[in-house]
Amino acid sequence: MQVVATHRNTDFDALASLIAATLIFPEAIPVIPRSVNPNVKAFLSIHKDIFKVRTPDEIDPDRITRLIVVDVNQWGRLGRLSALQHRDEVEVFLWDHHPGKGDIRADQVCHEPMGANITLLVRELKKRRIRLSPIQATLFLTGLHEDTGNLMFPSTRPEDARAAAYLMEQEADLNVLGSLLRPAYGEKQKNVLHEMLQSEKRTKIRGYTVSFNQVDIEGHMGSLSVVVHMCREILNVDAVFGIFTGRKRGKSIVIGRSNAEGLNIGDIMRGLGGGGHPGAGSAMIEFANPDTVEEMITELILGNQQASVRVSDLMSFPVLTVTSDTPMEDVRRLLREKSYSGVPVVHDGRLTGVISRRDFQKIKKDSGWKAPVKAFMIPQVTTIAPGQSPMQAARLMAKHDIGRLPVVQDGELIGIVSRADVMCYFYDLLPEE
Ligand SMILES: [Mn+2]
Repeated sequence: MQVVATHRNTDFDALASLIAATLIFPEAIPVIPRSVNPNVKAFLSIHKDIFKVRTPDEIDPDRITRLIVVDVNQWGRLGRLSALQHRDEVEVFLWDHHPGKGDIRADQVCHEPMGANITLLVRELKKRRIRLSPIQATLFLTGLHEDTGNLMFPSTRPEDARAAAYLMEQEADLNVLGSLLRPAYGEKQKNVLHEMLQSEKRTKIRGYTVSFNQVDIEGHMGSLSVVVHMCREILNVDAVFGIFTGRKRGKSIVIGRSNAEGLNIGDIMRGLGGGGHPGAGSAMIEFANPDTVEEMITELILGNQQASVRVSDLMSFPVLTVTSDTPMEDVRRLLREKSYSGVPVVHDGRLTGVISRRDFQKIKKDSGWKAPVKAFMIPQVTTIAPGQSPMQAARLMAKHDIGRLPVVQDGELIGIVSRADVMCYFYDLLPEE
């Protein structure tokens, strides 16, 4: 007997992958864990006759000869079928898109980092010219959009977009998709969101604005990740960590969402024994009080510091400067010679402003070129410290509409970072020579 299996708390990407695997391996029986996400549960109850999935207790595990695992690479997340890990005679096939190595050793592996796992299977279906029904295409596209945040999560690959296009050609229904992905968001979830917003503690860690939100949850509570996602959007901070404690069970669930490139939630959650993607993840922690959990997360964020790029890595130095008495014609010549678009202005060794080509437009008469730079410079006091992040530099530039930031340490001008430096970093470009 061949069986396809996937992770607990099954989402649409996992269900889509499960069904897609049965098209590639027609003999295989799709088995879903007992716990599935609420919107997947609702979907399955309507589509019972079309997608005939079984639960682990409907099959005899002793008869399984081949196990096809999709959308997960850890035995621990498989639920009851994880017992098969000790049966050497069972052949294991793995289709997974999660970054990092898990503990499932498979005989056949398709493991590539993609935005969604279904992308890997769609690529195979397309290669084998297996036609899809519109309902199958709709389910697959739903999984794809769920895991890639409508192709907008940074983990999305070009292959995901190709798979999405192919599924649309196979007549995936976008109206149905929209209604399937509408979050299961009821009265209970509204109350939790309200409590999260009220209990919010906001701090700056490594320059990121991070919000911790502790909430006690009584009994079962679905769709917490949806609530955390909304909470981050409302607060508009770099990251939100919802710490949910159930008083009776002595367990905390931590759910994180991040919108900042340098704040990898998956890494942080792995540090807590959980997992996830750069933008989203969760972990279950036993017998820790929520304040300790906050400290652990803070330590994990700080621990990543070495890896992150700072302004001092991007800045240019030594810095060419002019004194505030320098005539404008000299400034013009200097900028032309060096092909710079601007320079900082100093007076008595102190930074007093910045002059750029843009300011030349203020000169209406020829005599203006004889005037000192201080008459035309922007008396800019906005500077940045070398330890700040490129994102913080970009924010300052946008806020003050300036193209360059002097980098100042202990009152001393040590470098300058330009809009072009920051752009090169964000787009991973090589600086122009
Ligand atoms: Mn997935």
